[in-house]
Amino acid sequence: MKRHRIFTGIVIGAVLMLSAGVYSRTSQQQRGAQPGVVKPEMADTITATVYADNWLAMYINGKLVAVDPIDFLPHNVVKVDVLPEYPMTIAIVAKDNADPKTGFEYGNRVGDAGIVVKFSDGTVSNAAWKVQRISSGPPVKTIAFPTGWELPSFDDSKWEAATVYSTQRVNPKKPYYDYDFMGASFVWTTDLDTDNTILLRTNVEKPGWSKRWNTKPDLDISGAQVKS
Ligand SMILES: [Ca+2]
Ligand SMILES: [Ca+2]
Repeated sequence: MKRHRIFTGIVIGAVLMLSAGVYSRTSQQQRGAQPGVVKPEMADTITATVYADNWLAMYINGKLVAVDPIDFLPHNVVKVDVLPEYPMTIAIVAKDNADPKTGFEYGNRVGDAGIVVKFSDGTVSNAAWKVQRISSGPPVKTIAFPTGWELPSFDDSKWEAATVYSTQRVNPKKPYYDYDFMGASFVWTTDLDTDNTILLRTNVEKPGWSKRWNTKPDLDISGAQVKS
């Protein structure tokens, strides 16, 4: 009887140890990680949504993360998943659909532009963004892109503040209304009509509400030391 109890105890103990081992392996597999290393998952990403009249390319922390796949028309929304690293520098080149030789948009007419940006971490385009005109027209005047304009280290302190335009003024097409741009403003330079290629920048020190995520090896997340 006593021997039977000891045997039962050994069996129960072995089952518990096996279960713990299986559980531990499973949770590591679920994280897709080696022990002690936290890897980002989709839940750690944020969504960036942009509507541009007419085209854009977006850099985050100096890395190209989105290129509008449609050249100018029709007006479309670009939506991408982003793994944020804060502080986060967002740098965008935006182009109106203007003929590079004449500056006209349709035939011999001057067309207007506009861009609106919303990140699910709470970042929105507004008057706090910085802008720099690259090409305007007619008559067409173009300057070179400043070296390193898309990099976090670039000094944009001399750039002008973005000008906010009403939705009515930009008059976006249907795709704009199919997405959530609540709280975000249409922006451009001071001239929505004749500034045709512009650069925009903003820096996000920390997210509006989501947790800080950083894939660099020095950050401790949820008690787990991230190692390189
Ligand atoms: Ca224009
Ligand atoms: Ca346009």
